[in-house]
Amino acid sequence: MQKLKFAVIGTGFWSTYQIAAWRELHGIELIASYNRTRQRAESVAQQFGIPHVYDDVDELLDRHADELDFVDIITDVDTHSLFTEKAAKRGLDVICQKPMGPNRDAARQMVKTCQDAGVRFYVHENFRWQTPIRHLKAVLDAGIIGRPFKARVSFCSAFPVFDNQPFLAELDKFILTDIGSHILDICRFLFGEAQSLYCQTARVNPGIKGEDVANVLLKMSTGVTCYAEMSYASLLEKEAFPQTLVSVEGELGSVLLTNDFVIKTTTRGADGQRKTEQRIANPPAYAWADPAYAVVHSSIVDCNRNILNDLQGDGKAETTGDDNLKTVELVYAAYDSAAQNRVIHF
Ligand code: 89Y
Repeated sequence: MQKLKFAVIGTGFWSTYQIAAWRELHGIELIASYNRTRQRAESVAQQFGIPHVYDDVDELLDRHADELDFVDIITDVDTHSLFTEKAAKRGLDVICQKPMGPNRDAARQMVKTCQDAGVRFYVHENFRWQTPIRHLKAVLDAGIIGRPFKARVSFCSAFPVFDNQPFLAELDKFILTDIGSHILDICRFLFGEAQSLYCQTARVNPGIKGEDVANVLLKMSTGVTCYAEMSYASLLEKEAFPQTLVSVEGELGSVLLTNDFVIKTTTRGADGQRKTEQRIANPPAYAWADPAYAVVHSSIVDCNRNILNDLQGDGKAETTGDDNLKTVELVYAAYDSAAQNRVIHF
């Protein structure tokens, strides 16, 4: 099979992990990269042997659009719409980091732009690809705890997230777009679509613009009541960053994904006594992954693989633009709910 050629747009902090993750896969070739700061683009190109470097996206597309199959957009959210549009108009398939767009309308427009241009559009939503989340989903799908009726999906941390990603402190809308995009997507992945939600937010850290705490109560159409909590102001006994902790209660038992990838499943044995089985769902280890982000970085490989299979005509990607738009709608419904202090029905 011919290799699919792609360009990376944006070579900041996240791109080095994204590119390293692509290199775990076969059937692709990274031929060009763009960054607004040329020096940064050059240093990443040198690190990964990328042959062509640009600090002008139009120039990159003018020179290479004919040979490219897709672009991988890894810039800050503000430029996602612009670069998606430029690539789609050249007939290139688009992969874009989460959050999809800088606001709800922009995200809707991005999906439409790609549809109108007849190109495929994917959002690189990786949290649902984390090894422990996949294991938890397998427990639910196997029916071990019966029909779930209640869940908590939790991302609460005091990790100094602004050190590596200072632009996050400048966002008017912070935690629901940055982490809520992931957490609400996990809620959809585990329990299906939401019927309604209610949200409260707070800003605890006075040094940032947006909210750093959000508590969302979702009623899923499967009947599960799901409490999604996220915070970057939580100094807990054990720092869990960047793990998502989950507990699910079902008619036949419960399953808990707790710190350090421990999954505990509690059911009744044949004798009617309660029993708890424990396993550890460690993510695969990659030498290039930052240990502080290991579970997230390894999930990039699985997310990329799933998208690549779709691009190669071998299966359907989970995180298409269409699908991810449903997560985007939840994120902005949560903001509406918090602003108006009311339940939003879908
Ligand atoms: O930007 C965020 C993400 O996608 O995963 C963790 C993170 O880097 C900081 O919240």
